[in-house]
Amino acid sequence: MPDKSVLLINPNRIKPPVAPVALDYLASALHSGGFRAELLDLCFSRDVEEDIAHALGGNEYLLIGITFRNTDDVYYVSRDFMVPRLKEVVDAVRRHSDAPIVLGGTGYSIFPERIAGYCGVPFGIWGDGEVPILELAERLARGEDVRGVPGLIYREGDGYRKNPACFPDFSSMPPLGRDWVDNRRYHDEGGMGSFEAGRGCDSGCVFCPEPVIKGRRYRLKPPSDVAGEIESLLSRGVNHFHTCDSEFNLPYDHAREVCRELARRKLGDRIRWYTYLSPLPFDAELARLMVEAGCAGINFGVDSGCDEILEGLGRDFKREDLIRTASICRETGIPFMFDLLIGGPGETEDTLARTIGLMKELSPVRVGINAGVRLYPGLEMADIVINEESVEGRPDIYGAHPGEEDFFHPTFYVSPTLGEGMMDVVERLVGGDRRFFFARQEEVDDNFNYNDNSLLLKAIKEEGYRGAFWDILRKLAGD
Ligand code: B12
Ligand code: SF4
Repeated sequence: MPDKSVLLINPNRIKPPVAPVALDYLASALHSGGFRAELLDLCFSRDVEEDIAHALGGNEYLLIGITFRNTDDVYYVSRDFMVPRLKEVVDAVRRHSDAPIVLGGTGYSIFPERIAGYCGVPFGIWGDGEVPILELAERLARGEDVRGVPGLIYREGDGYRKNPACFPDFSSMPPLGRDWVDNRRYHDEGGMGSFEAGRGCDSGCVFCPEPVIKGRRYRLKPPSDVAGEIESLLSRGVNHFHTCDSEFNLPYDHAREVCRELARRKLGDRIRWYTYLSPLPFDAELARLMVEAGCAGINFGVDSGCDEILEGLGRDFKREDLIRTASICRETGIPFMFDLLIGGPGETEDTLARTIGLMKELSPVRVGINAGVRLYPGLEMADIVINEESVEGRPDIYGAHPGEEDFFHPTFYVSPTLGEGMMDVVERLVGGDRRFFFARQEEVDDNFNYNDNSLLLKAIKEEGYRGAFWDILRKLAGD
């Protein structure tokens, strides 16, 4: 049935590999609508052009969907821009097929018109993909006008038009299975599988694109569905996981309900999972429930240890909350790491010294240092730092391309009082403390960047390590 076949492609070749869970969900949605979904996963491909030619040769697809996860590695020292690699895949697909191409994904949703234009594709979908891709396929199959498809980016005149994104409740979504992606291989070569408890974030962090990508309204997956997905993966040998939520504890009650359901099904004894949490809301009860549900480690996005910096970043917690959070984790015995975002508005040598000093005192098992704030168009952070000034030649903005005002290429803000000296200051303050993930350009492979991290890859694939990358790196260091 060629007119009802949709090919879904994963072009993400970063190692350690991270499973494209989105394609499991999109394929489920298409399947539920009577379409034949096929997957071409280029992650492990030895010859991308040949695999594309092979998949497309002799097949006529109604539509080809390509997922695009990361625009870049959001890492100040490497600034690996990935859109050109997406375009290479789009171009290769075009050499072998005339089927319309639709792009989607987290990275795609940040710059939807820009990436569609760069790659020259007719369609994109920003935000959730399940409902829109099914509607797009249905309308194409019936030969109907597609312009009303929610979340659709489509050509009009010299540019693109963008429909409002689609952020539906799970109850109005097709059933979401996990049967298309080779999740077992991702687990064995990438150290973990993934599950999602909900979508959305309504926090006001001025730098973060997640409320744009996932919507501000919380959409909660019924706990029994979360457990069901985990059980289906577990039956295929996937027993280590990472959550795919923006922050698992937002909202707090849902996190508790999900943990209770996992514990009720005795999954806590059979799986180990890791998660991103906001430092608030967090208490001893949630920590205990998480441990009972199999949680083996938490990565808290704490950003800073100084109240004035936290306030400037739009965070709703304070230094005191970090102290309390660390003590709850220690009492519960749950390994935790703190992720910092340094160099933002108002950051000085003094605020850095206070933040790093607090980290040493609170002693999470690891502290991640993200230096410089990745700028994105339309987010409050851009308004704060740009203030109608041109980006060009600005000493506090790094990586901007000449004439480019939308931060398409990896562009970072660093507070002008620190400037290029930021890395020297951090290096001195960290003082070789191995609890900190901090690297200069030259050690880019051996650090906290999960973009082609050979140390991790070897540990997972050859030595059998499993779990969150930060926890594997900690274990490799003998801690
Ligand atoms: C969990 C997570 C991780 C975990 C993954 C663990 C695991 N086993 O899955 C870890 C810690 C390993 C990780 C690593 C990295 N991550 Co990460 N990660 C996330 C997070 C929180 C969830 C991703 C996810 O799986 N979502 C769930 C799925 C279902 O949603 P989805 O992919 O968006 O898909 C939906 C839609 O986008 C759409 N869609 C997707 N594809 C397609 C395709 C088509 C055709 C259509 C129509 C629609 C469509 O439909 C889907 C269903 O609705 C996101 C932020 C977020 N909230 O999404 C960041 C995020 C994607 N990560 C990010 C980054 C930068 C990275 C790293 C590069 C960091 C680094 N330097 O090491 C690496 C890259 C790893 C890799 N191999 O790709 C950034 C990307 C930003 C950007 N500028 O592009 C994000 C957005 C975080 C952020 N706030 O900056 N990450
Ligand atoms: S940093 Fe976390 S809490 Fe803040 S907006 Fe992003 S996902 Fe939400």
